[in-house]
Amino acid sequence: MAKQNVAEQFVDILVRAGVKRLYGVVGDSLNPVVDAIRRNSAIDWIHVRHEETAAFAAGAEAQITGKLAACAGSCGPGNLHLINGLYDAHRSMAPVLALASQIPSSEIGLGYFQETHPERLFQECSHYSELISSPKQMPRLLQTAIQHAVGQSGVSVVSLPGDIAAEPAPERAAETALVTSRPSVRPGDAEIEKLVEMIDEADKVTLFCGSGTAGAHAEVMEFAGKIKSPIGHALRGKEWIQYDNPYDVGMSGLLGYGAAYEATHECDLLILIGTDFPYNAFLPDDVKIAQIDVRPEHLGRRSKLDLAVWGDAKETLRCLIPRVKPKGDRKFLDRMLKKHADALEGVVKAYTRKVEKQVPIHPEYVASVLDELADEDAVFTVDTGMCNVWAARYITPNGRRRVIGSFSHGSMANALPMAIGAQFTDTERQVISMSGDGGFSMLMGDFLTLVQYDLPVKVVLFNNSSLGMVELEMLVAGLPSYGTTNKNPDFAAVARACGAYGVRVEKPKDLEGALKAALKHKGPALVDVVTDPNALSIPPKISAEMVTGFALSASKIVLDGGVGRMLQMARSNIRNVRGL
Ligand SMILES: Cc1cc2nc3c(=O)[nH]c(=O)nc-3n(C[C@H](O)[C@H](O)[C@H](O)COP(=O)(O)OP(=O)(O)OC[C@H]3O[C@@H](n4cnc5c(N)ncnc54)[C@H](O)[C@@H]3O)c2cc1C
Ligand SMILES: Cc1ncc(C[n+]2csc(CCOP(=O)(O)OP(=O)(O)O)c2C)c(N)n1
Repeated sequence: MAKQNVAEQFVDILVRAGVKRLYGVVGDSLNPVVDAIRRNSAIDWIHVRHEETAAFAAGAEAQITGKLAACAGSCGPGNLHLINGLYDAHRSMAPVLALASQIPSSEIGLGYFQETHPERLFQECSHYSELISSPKQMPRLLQTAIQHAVGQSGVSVVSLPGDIAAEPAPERAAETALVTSRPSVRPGDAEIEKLVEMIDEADKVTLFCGSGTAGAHAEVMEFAGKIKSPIGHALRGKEWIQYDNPYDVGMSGLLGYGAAYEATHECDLLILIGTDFPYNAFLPDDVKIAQIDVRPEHLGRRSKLDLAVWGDAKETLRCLIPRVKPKGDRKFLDRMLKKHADALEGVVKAYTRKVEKQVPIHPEYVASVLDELADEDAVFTVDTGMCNVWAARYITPNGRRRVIGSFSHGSMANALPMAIGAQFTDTERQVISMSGDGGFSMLMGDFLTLVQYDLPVKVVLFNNSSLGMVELEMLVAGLPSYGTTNKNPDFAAVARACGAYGVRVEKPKDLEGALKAALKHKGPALVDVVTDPNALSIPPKISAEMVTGFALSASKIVLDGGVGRMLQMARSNIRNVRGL
């Protein structure tokens, strides 16, 4: 066998780590690696139109599969474009390896053409970011990068100068085994004992769950059933915890609904499980709080804490379930379930607009029809902006659907690129991008990627011709809207010009048929729904700082809007509650 070059060895290691594809844009220093991929049948090069898309797509792929995904950018501007998507992946704890190719090694530090220092630039959005400065160093450095990304769930960046990539690879002394799965972390005995004691002593315990409860649905339900706890959740926890949940009291935060706020404030003991819910103003400061998290550095960073439990959600619950005393009294639970159902009922009553008849089309109507029509195992990707509201309120989780967005980084334009990554993991699965017109047009070039690879992503465009969420912020702050108007093309015509299926919908009566036809279409499709820019009314008591940045929220107030199928679920959960 001819001796390998560094690029070929690099690609071999990626294949061994299970990487199926690299998203990126080719160029200069990256060419040896791209050529090695061309000659390796176990891995594909996915040519996107913007490197930010590459990073978002890799992040989405990793979130869907739970496995390592990868992206690449050429030297200087090429890899700089990755940065926003990498921030998102890192904050979403998605294992992603980014290859930032670098200028010739002899020129580094001399202000050469396109020179940047990726190993410095990407430090803040990665667990590991290093430069490969010799062929001999490459295998161990790449493996270390992979172990960081997989082991710590996040981004690793390796910077590789093009000249080193093209050099002959040294023989490797030994193959190094790679980490492929995570261990489960069992908390210390002292923490378990203390938590059992706190639970046994408390009359009213509430669980507040986040995405760290993924895969622990059965344990959470058994635990809540034994200690008669209502369960609230954070947005990223919704897809894992809200379905088949007789203890559900809704979501907290400004987009929240139901009785999550009350349940977290009226208990004696609040247990935060696998959540990094950032809006600390929505968390209580006068009840006991215990937190379970696999990352010790996340313990106590959002609220005061009476007990910090470093452990896996599932493993910790398995330890707790047999140890805690069962509680017979379900008064608190039933009161919260009733409050939850009443709150949703109230929202629905207050929400009297006949959304299904309104012109321009009401976005909540679009989201509710989409929820009904979408497959049971559909993947929804959600643009930052008002689509967050529609997805949080209307997309019904069932344990098989996935809903991913830039929930923790909060970047616009994420939905289409994330849909690309999600669709590559399974071209048969229904993938729906819930896009805002601002977000879509920001990375619109990658609509062409759908066409190029015949990816059957369905883009549902909530086209309100404005940067709606910011308009809302301005309105609440008493500012006139400024810089928020989008002069848009007929996006359906654009889609057709690109070679995809495209349809524009302006009347509510045409919506269902158009969505059905698009979802049925075999290839990429876009439904440009002209929606009402003034769709969401704000309760009068809401104040500016509660909305701005979505970080300063200081009350239980929620945005006014419908709640989709959640009312039915809440009603069925109180059907068996007596004496209320
Ligand atoms: C415009 C906008 C508005 C938003 N409004 C809201 C809102 O109103 N309400 C809301 O809830 N969110 C809202 N969000 C999302 C919000 O910013 C956060 O992303 C979200 O609340 C975090 O959810 P989480 O705690 O489930 O997930 P994460 O922040 O991902 O936290 C998960 C935690 O679980 C831990 N973990 C991971 N695995 C395990 C394991 N196996 N065992 C134990 N722990 C584990 C992690 O270390 C982490 O600490 C909004 C986002 C946007 C963009
Ligand atoms: C990259 C980036 N730029 C700006 C913002 C600030 N921002 C948040 S939401 C939003 C408007 C989104 O508009 P659009 O995609 O049209 O969705 P809408 O809110 O109108 O539904 C803006 C500008 C951001 N979060 N990310």
